[in-house]
Amino acid sequence: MTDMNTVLAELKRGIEQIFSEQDLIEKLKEKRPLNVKLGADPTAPDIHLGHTVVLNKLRQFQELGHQVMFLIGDFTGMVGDPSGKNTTRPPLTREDVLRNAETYKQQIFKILDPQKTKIVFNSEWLGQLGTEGMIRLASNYTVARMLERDDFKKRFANNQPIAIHEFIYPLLQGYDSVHLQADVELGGTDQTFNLLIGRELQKSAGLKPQVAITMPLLVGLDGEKKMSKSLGNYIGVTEAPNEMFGKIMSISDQLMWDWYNLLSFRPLEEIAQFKQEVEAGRNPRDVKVLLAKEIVARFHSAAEADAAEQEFINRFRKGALPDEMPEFTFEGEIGLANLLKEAGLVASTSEAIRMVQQGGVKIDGNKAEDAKALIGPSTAVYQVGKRKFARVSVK
Ligand code: TYR
Repeated sequence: MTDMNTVLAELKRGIEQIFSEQDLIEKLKEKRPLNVKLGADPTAPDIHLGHTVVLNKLRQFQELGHQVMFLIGDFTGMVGDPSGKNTTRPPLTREDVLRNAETYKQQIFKILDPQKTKIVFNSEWLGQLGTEGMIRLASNYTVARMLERDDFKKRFANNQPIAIHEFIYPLLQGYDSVHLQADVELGGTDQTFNLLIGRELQKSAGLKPQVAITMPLLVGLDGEKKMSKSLGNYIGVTEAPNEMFGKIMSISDQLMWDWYNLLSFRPLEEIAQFKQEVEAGRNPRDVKVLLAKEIVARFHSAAEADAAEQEFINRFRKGALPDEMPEFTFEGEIGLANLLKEAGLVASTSEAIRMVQQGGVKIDGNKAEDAKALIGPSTAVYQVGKRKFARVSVK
């Protein structure tokens, strides 16, 4: 029998906040499979490592015997979650929603156990609410309390528009929890407000409130902003082993520890041990290799992770990738030749063009073909000749 303290410590690993721990303890004591909810609006078609932070937590619940409800917000996706946004989102079309939902379904099972996962679509019940139901739902909350929420408060103070339907969004998400009788709901920290509304609506409906657990947002490859597709600082879970491996190896040593905490399944003591070793002189690159292999193995296989490591070593020739390299950030698209010059890797754009023609320029280890290529939002290691390196982010 696993005792409560061990289970709790495991469930609390890496989380940002929990509302409330006491409620969770009480639910765990009931010794029944809990309904653990995670919702995603099918806005972005691809799942990246940032999304997996929450999925990993769901997986943990499954391993402890609980039931996961993965909710695809096909209804809410058409409304648009205002969380963290300073403008109204453009609504998605029905076709977008369905196509993206299909991709989600395929990708989440790289992490979740299909036997213990139920996929639900919220149009099923939200589509049935009707005008009357919607008005009744809206009567549960006040404008003043809605405006307490940070993103709304800011927009209101700055005279930026808030459309009425944006107030409805959190209520719909909360209603999902009522309908599904969720025991626990997970989300990124940006979802805190929505998760708490779920608690309140459940209480009003005479149910025990769900436990709301938030997970920190994973910082992307650039080491600064949260991982997101639109910023180009992401790693998709379907990316090829070599790409995934190379991108993980491109992150800074500091970011690596953050990723260890949020992405690795290694015990915390082992990670603490790595940290000590690095402080005592172990090359952080070797520890990064272990992380890269763990993640590649998770989404591909252990054999492919080994192959990606070998390929990486060959690409950069053993020991050629320096531990420290200068970092640059550029705003907006930039031509490759210019980028190389601005990053101090060549003296002039004509040298850049010559180097590319001679095959002496590599981007994340791959030979660059065209000096005129426009580099959009991305983060990569640029190499000129054998010895000059820079990590460059374009935003
Ligand atoms: N609001 C969540 C997001 O944008 C998605 C979501 C939708 C979560 C409905 C729960 C829910 O019931 O990511």
